[in-house]
Amino acid sequence: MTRLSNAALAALPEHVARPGYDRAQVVPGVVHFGPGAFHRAHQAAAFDTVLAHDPRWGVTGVSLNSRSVAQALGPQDGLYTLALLDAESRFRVIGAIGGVLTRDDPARILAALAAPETRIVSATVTEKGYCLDGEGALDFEHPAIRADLAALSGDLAPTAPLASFTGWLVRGLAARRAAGLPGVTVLSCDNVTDNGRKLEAATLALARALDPGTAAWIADNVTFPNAMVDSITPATDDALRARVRAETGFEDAWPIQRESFTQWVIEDRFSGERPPLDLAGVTFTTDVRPFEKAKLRLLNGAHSTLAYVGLGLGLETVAEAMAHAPLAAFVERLMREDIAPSVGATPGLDLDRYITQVLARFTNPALRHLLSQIAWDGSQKLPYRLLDTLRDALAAGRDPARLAVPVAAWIRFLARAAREGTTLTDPLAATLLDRAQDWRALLELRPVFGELSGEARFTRALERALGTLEAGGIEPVAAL
Ligand code: CS2
Repeated sequence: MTRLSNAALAALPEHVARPGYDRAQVVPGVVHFGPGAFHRAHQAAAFDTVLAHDPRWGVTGVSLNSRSVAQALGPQDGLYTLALLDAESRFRVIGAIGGVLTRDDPARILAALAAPETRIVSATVTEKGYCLDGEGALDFEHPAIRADLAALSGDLAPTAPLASFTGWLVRGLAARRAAGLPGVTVLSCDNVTDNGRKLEAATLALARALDPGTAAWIADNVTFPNAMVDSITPATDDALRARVRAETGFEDAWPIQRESFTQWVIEDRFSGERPPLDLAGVTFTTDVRPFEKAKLRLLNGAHSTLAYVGLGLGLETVAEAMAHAPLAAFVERLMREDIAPSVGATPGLDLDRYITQVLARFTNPALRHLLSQIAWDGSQKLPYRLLDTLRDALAAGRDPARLAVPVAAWIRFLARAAREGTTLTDPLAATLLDRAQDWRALLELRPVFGELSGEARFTRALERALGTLEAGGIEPVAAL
């Protein structure tokens, strides 16, 4: 079967949407770090819509940790198929990504960052890609940051590969300054509370450690809006590849699937020109925090709960977990009674309706969303998704019993992985596995739990939740 490529576009069946613009006219205006499934499902699709109106917002991808996206998309001229899977499914070939650079191309990464036409540097590098410490500040002890500090000390201009996104930002911004170019907007699209502000502080901290002049220039010329991004994107599997082959008639090495729902809310704080993303349904607002809080705590908090409790029950997918009546009831109660109060009233956001919508999205039978995918990187996700909510509940004097359940389920998940010798995907895997049989030792991990380890009401609730899960699974938990 012929591989998807520019030459294939004209031959796609009519029901498959394709770029509504001439790809030869596209100019890259965005450099995106982390062109994995989430970016290609979401932000790249939004820029694909924008390109039909303005060709100056093409995307150059940068993959620091792997060559696989570059290898898959290279022979396809950057094209890939996006499957929108719901009651009705739709297929769309996305043309926004012109090329993907890897750490083998440091000179080209620097050139892209320092190109006059680049106005946005965006990122989906996941929580761990920010190299933050337990307090949300740049972790100067992080191996990638130490390596980049050494690589950049003395001269910000050379082009040896760097290990961190933050390192690349500082180098790229220094190069823009040296070339007399304007600043850019740095747009974080990760599930990190206050993502833009944290990235701003981390970038300034690294720049200050290297060259105060560059730091001052960044502070004056670069903005880091907060943003909330939402669309459920299960990892690509062989079933999707086969379906895309059947629907499009072409071989696509790495198609992407997601639900049709999508939301992107961006703080209106652009340095220079703002892309007309509103044409793709993006909301610009003065304060993203309430949306971000609702999404991270309700959707992602519930996701992680379904994942760790569901895996403990031998379930495989989110839809299966939602079909497990006691687990679904527990998660709904957790969202409505324990998480929603911590989100608080938000003008323009009806939390009850939001919860109902999120739960309906979780039952989407067209998506095979593996709980094991959501269970990755628990040490990075839990603080934003559940532990902040727990802190707020304790501060407000609310009972932490139910909120302790997903934390207990995560601890049991770690203990199982340690016992069974299964691979744990988490940057702290070695430490977590080491302490997995001793929950009190796990609680001592400051970057994960912070001061919660010393909170007697939390530790009591956690001990009880561990005991309840141990004794009888979810039914007794659902009664909490
Ligand atoms: C999920 C998210 O994998 C996970 O941890 O909770 O990727 C989730 O699907 C997205 O944030 C939805 O926008």
